Amino acid sequence: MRIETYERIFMVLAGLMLALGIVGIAIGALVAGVHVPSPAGRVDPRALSTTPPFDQPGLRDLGGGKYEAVLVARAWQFQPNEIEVPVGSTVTFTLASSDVIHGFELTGTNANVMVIPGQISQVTARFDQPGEYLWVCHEYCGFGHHQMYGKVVVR
Ligand SMILES: [Cu+2]
Repeated sequence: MRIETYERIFMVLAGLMLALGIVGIAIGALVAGVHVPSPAGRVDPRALSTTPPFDQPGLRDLGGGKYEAVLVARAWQFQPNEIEVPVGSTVTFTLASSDVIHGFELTGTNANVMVIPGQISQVTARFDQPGEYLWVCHEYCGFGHHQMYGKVVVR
């Protein structure tokens, strides 16, 4: 079987690009530690109001400039929908949904997770600049989805 020169070049280049992609994924996963967000735990979405820490959502001071913000997502609000931290804080957001799939995206950061009923989602962000950081639900969750937002006030 005869293969034309240009066809051979095309096949070699395509094979090199495929190999480069596979090597890139392997380096990302094995060396750089890139991984998809995985659940931090499980929780019964019908029992959030009686299950710690979601029975008392809000901000907790962990000391040393670290905070945990426990947020409950439900149609169509976050509880609480505003937290305030000092400049230089590192905030771990711990989220759970009591009804349908919601999302959590914090503008100006790379914090972005899905909030799936039954699953505890966690994401951490550091705030080195004062200002207001909006967070939004980015999974369409019904009629009032566009009203589902909150903010971090950094002073
Ligand atoms: Cu939504």
